[in-house]
Amino acid sequence: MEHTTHTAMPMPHQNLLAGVNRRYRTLIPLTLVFIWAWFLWRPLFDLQTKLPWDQSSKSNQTQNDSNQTQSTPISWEGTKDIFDFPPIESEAIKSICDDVEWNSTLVFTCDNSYGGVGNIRNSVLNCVRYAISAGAGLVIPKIILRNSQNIMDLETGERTTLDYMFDVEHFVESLRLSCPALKLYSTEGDIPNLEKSSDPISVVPESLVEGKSRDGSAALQNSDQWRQQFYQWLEQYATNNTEGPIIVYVGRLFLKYSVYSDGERFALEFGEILKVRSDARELATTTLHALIQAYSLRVNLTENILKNAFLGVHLRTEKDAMNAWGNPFWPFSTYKAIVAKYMEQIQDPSRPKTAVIYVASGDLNEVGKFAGDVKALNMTVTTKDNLLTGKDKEDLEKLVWDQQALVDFLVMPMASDFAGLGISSFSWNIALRRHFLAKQKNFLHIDGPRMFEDEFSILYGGGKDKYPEYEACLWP
Ligand SMILES: *[C@@H]1O[C@H](CO)[C@@H](O)[C@H](O)[C@H]1NC(C)=O
Ligand SMILES: *[C@@H]1O[C@H](CO)[C@@H](O)[C@H](O)[C@H]1NC(C)=O
Ligand SMILES: *[C@@H]1O[C@H](CO)[C@@H](O)[C@H](O)[C@H]1NC(C)=O
Ligand SMILES: *[C@@H]1O[C@H](CO)[C@@H](O)[C@H](O)[C@H]1NC(C)=O
Ligand SMILES: *[C@@H]1O[C@H](CO)[C@@H](O)[C@H](O)[C@H]1NC(C)=O
Ligand SMILES: *[C@@H]1O[C@H](CO)[C@@H](O)[C@H](O)[C@H]1NC(C)=O
Ligand SMILES: CC(=O)N[C@H]1CO[C@H](CO)[C@@H](O)[C@@H]1O
Repeated sequence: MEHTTHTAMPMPHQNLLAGVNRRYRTLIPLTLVFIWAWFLWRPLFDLQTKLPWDQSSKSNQTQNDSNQTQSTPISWEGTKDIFDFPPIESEAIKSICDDVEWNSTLVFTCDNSYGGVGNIRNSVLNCVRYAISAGAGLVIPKIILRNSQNIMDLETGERTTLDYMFDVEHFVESLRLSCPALKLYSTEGDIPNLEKSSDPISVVPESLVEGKSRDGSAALQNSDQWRQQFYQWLEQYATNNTEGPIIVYVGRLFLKYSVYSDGERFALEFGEILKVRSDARELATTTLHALIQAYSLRVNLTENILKNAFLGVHLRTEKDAMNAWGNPFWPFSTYKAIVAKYMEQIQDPSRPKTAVIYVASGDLNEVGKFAGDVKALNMTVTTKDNLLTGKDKEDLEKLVWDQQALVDFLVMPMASDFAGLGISSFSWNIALRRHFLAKQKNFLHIDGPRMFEDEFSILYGGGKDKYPEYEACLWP
């Protein structure tokens, strides 16, 4: 599983699955629409392909300008960031926060999230959710850096600020609007009366719940119960020092909260307190624009999922994933096995037809290999790395590996069709987000090989390893 190279993979929960399915069937596709709201685009720039396997992007780019302008009637002039959206003011979050009894002496820190964007986003959101349950204040979460010299080394212990991936102002403002009683501190040093506090206490929230399952998710549906257990646990640290704040260091919380236990609307809106940082949003806008121009895609830009445009492929065969997933029990742990399924999907007449494949991958050698393999199917492959040019390309290259992935994280949900992996939180994030727009409400075949399937996405997985906690515990 991509969240760690050390922890065991989560166990199946067949019983949980039944409940989740029921909840999903009733899900109304609430609007994440404003995320997608199409505004104006930045002007067209030079397209220059750098990689030999992406040839069509230049040679055919100007081929049919007249039709292009018809198909994309919105002016490209104007905004350079279509992925921006205002801070959220969520009634669903407000109503949960209003019911909380807040405790001004308690402050949580959430500085143990690591991994890629799918992992970090989930862990940070869960930690904020637990702080709300406890009625605690919160220091703006930090992120553990991946080792830039060795992407397999996730847990360096070296921490950076939340803006490494997310828009901090948006986070603060959204919480101020939606959960005003939650006290936020920029740093631990800003906690009042810090000098009077006792030593910080560490907690792994899911460990406090009786009868927890191995991954904790099934046990953590009821946050009221967790709150009680948390305060009981806290009693052992009671001191005669009642003046200072009580600081609680919260452990990593990947897939450790059942997100629909607060209601569907809360689940849908809570994730929007995290918005990808602005430079990645701008690069994603440019990437998408370049993709549409380069392949003369005739898209209706007011649609959330672009028809007849591109197949999104998450080629999660980078070294870190192969290292973490080199599990002989897992049927899709090799490039060969994964790509065989992707090729099937490309040729499946029941899937949306596209002429170009946009690949999300942090390894261009793997992309090159894939481009060679799908050539036989007359498919062209492209990535952000060769769609972006000039200054934009330089800006992309200035970002570290996990930050570059943010661009794909934004572009991919718009794909006409999507192929990903049931073992990857990144893939699940994309598929679940798209699923709210799908007509096909049943999507799970937990035994695989199509672990998740609707008309917009397929995730391959199954066999001995099943991951129902992804759909139960990922904030969509
Ligand atoms: C460009 O378009 C022409 C006409 O549709 C086609 O024959 C040619 O193969 C295309 N070139 C590339 C590199 O895809
Ligand atoms: C261009 O658009 C016109 C009108 O929509 C259509 O009739 C024609 O077939 C299109 N040409 C191409 C090459 O797509
Ligand atoms: C906050 O929690 C601490 C620790 O459990 C407790 O001693 C204190 O009474 C609580 N304060 C309020 C206002 O509930
Ligand atoms: C708190 O104070 C009481 C009375 O002075 C003392 O007996 C007890 O040991 C103290 N407890 C702690 C945890 O310091
Ligand atoms: C584009 O999509 C929107 C929203 O689905 C729809 O209302 C509109 O009619 C579409 N426009 C065209 C030209 O197909
Ligand atoms: C690819 O395109 C060529 C030339 O148009 C065609 O002969 C061939 O059948 C196509 N192959 C597939 C798998 O579609
Ligand atoms: C180069 C090319 O394919 N041009 C075509 C653009 O579209 C018109 C009709 O819309 C065709 O006549 C051209 O051949």
